[in-house]
Amino acid sequence: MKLYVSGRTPNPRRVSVFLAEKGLHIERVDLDIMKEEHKDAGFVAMNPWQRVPVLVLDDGTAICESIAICRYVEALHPMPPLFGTTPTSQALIEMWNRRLELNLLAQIAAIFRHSHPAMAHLEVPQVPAWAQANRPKVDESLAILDRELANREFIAGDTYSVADITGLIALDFMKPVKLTIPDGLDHIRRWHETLRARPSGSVW
Ligand SMILES: N[C@@H](CCC(=O)N[C@@H](CS)C(=O)NCC(=O)O)C(=O)O
Repeated sequence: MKLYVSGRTPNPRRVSVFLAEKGLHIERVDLDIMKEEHKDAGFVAMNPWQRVPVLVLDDGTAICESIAICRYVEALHPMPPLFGTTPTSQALIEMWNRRLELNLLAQIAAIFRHSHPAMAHLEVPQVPAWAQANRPKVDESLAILDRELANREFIAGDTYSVADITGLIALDFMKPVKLTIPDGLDHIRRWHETLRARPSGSVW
């Protein structure tokens, strides 16, 4: 089994943090996306969308999408459970993971991809106005999340889950994008510090 990643990029990191929480190690193949190593024919055959991470199983099956990879790992190694254990916890974790992906991580990524000169060869066309349009959306999501986190330790309840991993990666991704958590959002700040303080919190 081999995990295709690329340096310090956010989506492969979701899998790395997940594996760290499980205490697992998978052999890694590190591609340099800046040199477009993920655009060679062999990799494109595994993922026509040309994105990392990809987990390649021993029989050649390629599992793309970070959450699909995490689900596969969870099925093989259920402990500790990071996708929930009851119908309600499973649904809430799925809900929060999707909300964090669609309403926070995607917006931060859009700002980065559509404004950073180094991304121009990967994000075609690069639309700076789309980067600008996403800035207020990040603040809106952070304000909502801050209110939610007022009453619980983790985003989907009282236990750590894959949704927290998506949150950690999104919040850490704000730094290279030069975004900061607005003043007054103390619950988000506390949550971020809690996630970073875990042994998995500094893993790449
Ligand atoms: N939804 C995908 C997103 C994967 C993704 O966007 N990966 C980035 C690195 S964080 C990538 O491979 N970028 C290469 C490119 O933009 O060409 C997942 O969760 O795995």
